Amino acid sequence: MGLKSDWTKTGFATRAIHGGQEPDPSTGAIMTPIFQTSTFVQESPGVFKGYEYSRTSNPTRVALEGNLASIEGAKYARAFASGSAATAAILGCLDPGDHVLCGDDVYGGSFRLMDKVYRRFGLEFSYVDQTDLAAVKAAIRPNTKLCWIETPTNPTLKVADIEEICSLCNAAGVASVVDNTFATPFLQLPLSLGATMVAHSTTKYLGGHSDVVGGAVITNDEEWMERVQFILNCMGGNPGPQDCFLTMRGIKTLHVRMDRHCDNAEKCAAFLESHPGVSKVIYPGLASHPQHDIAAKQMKRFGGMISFHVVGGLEAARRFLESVQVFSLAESLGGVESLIEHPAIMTHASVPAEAREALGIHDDFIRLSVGIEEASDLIEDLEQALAKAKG
Ligand code: P1T
Repeated sequence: MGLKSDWTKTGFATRAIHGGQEPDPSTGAIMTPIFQTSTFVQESPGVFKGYEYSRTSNPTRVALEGNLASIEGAKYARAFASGSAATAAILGCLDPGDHVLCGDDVYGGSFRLMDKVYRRFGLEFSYVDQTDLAAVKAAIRPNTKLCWIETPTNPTLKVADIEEICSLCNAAGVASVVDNTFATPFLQLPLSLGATMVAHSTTKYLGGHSDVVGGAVITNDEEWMERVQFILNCMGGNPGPQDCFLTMRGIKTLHVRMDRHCDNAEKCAAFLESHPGVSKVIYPGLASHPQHDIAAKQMKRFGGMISFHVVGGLEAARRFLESVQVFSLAESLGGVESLIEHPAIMTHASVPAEAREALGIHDDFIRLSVGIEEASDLIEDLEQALAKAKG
């Protein structure tokens, strides 16, 4: 196992609980204190104990960053105030004229950041179906600097082959980022498959309790980490210490929660697939999923997210969403409680209607974040809401 502070040789669960953290040397407190301070006293100008100002760094944040690096099997991590701040920091490392090859189905806010903000600063973007490797290869241009991969995608749960895409990128000298929010490092380790960086909305499964917003960038590449730290410090996307503490507390149970999310999602997906009120179910764990084999190759299990089409269009979808009792109608995902939402009206409203239609994000399309309640209660809830959806 090595040194007490060297958790690299331990299993995932041990790293989730201990990685990046040591008992507080002054008190023995087992939990990393919340260093609620903006600044740090210096002995003499420029002589300090490693911390000068909390935008630049903070001990609670450093513990979280060590933990995040540890669970993704990486050397470096930087924590952010949100997943969007992490995305913004990575894109902020690029120069005008650089091209980004992005998947055609990503979180609506990531698309909005690219299309409505960074495009104005001269970055070029193309949006490609990353389940089609020939299309990915053809989309690489001489000025392509970054490939943005979200897998499974939000909300249509397409699965991109990380190893194949990263191998194309690495051969072309293009850096790659995998947004690992939906899978989490418990199920999928993109850096081990050739990705340059991993991005997260830690708001979701890593935090796990719907009580904190956060993000992260994780990598083994020192140059990228320096660039990201520079942007973090310049643009101030840093998280507060209390939020870092909550995220770290959440990660300690990630492995236990994820297994239950997967158990419950598998049961809900099978139930929905057998129900006449549902026209199509999308879950990477179902044999009917078009990239099921790729998911089985690169993921340990298939996650807690399910999307489906309800019979009866918008009116049926509305009745269904208004009728659920255990599921809560809300944006976000990855918490212990089950959430349900309508991507076309809610999380992906910023994606142009034509693009949504092309992806199948129609008015009958519903996304579930399956929580860790009793599976039988979740299925009963879906069943009674589907009965109401019928009208
Ligand atoms: O919400 P924030 O912490 O800023 O994270 C943005 C983000 C990035 N990447 C993925 C894959 C995401 O799903 C998100 C946020 N998504 C939602 C809020 C949602 O309901 O889909």
